[in-house]
Amino acid sequence: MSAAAAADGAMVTGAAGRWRRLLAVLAAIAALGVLAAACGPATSGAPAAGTAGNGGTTIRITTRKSVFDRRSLTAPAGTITIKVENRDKGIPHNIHVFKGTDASGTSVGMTPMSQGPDAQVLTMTLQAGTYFYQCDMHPTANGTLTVTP
Ligand SMILES: [Cu+2]
Repeated sequence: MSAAAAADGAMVTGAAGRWRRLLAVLAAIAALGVLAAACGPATSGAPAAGTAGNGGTTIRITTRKSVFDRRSLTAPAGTITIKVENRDKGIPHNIHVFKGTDASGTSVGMTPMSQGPDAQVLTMTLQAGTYFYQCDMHPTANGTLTVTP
């Protein structure tokens, strides 16, 4: 074996070694990612009965003729996603959720005002209690969200 061949061999080995180390680092990062993903649901606890798994609860509501089609919503405490479909062409609506029984309570989530036809998604993490929702532009479009323990 010539010295040049040995040097080439060493270079190849060195490069391969670097690749192996890089792959090992990538594998470690991937393993951490899997661990983090595995830890996520475990630390958030078992989902309460009636929820759609770890994604929480999704509620659909429609705004039509400047009123909501549902004046009463119920969901278990935790992550609650409200999907609002605005079917009023050219009319701006949103959804704004307050703690308590009217719009004087603390705001806990809202979507921007947007002209229909449109669909909006509002995700909140709520504790058990009574909440009020309305369209800020048309406050007669409103209702009560009951969050159960
Ligand atoms: Cu409105």
